[in-house]
Amino acid sequence: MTTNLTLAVAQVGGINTSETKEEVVARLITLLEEAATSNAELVVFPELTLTTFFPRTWLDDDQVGKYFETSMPNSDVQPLFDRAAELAVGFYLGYAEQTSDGRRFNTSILVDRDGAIVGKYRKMHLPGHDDNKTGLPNQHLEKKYFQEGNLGFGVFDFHGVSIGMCLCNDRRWPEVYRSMALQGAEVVVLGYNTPDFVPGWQEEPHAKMFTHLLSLQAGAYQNSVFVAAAGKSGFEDGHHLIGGSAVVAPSGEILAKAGSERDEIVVVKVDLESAQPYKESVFNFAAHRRPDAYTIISDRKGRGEPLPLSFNVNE
Ligand code: CDV
Repeated sequence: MTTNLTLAVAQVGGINTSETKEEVVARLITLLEEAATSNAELVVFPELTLTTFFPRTWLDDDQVGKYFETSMPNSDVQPLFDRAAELAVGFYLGYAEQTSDGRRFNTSILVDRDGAIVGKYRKMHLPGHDDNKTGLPNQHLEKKYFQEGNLGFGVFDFHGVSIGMCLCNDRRWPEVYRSMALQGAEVVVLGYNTPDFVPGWQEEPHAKMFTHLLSLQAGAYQNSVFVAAAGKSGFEDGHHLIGGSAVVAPSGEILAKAGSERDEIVVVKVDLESAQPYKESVFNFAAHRRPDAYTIISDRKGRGEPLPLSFNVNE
């Protein structure tokens, strides 16, 4: 049984619209090579890693098409697959996917150390809006450009380690980590793009980083998993995305975090066995969970009225 995994999060500094996919992939390979020198076995890249965060802009269908990948790997991305296989480093990569029948998803894949795709995820929680909100610093049009994910919260075997994937906004929803932990996930990997400005999302500037880290830490602790999160960070065509790429332990503690908003590798060798005390005590799911009392979570989507009481409060 594998007990150690050397995990790297590859933070990618901003990508301007002028940058080609070839240039971006070259940057990713540099990060991958740096991670390999620290013996990384798995490198986590961000959400929509290959392009600028295009959902900030209202684009026509023919303008947005260039941001989508119609196959994976393809000739732009093949050099990353080749170099990773040469170095025996696996990776998680977020990208915009267009299927052969024209559906578009915000997707991630898990690639093993031999270069084979062993996992796929399509983002379930799509934030933002689909209408054209003009006159703002930027928009957040994920609901316009992507369909909701349809592959569930899968857990995949990565050389003996059970890995779950999600993408950006998913990390803020507790159901995501729990769905994967119930399937034995030991590590949850995710990429993100968190802009400073999101229409209708009022938060103090400092809270952007706080709520990001809080979500990773709560997800890790409450589910006895490691969480590795890589952001696309810094400025893209003048629009700012937070940094804070990090690896979090099942204790909820941050093991390592990026110190910049640029291309940066953070490597941590994690001991997967260190999750065991949590799984056997406070978060012994089989002993303590009460799924019979949680049915409202899957029955109801939005906030509503209190459920009718099935007992008399005075008795
Ligand atoms: N790409 C994302 O999903 N971003 C969201 C917000 C900021 C819109 C996030 O939760 O970080």
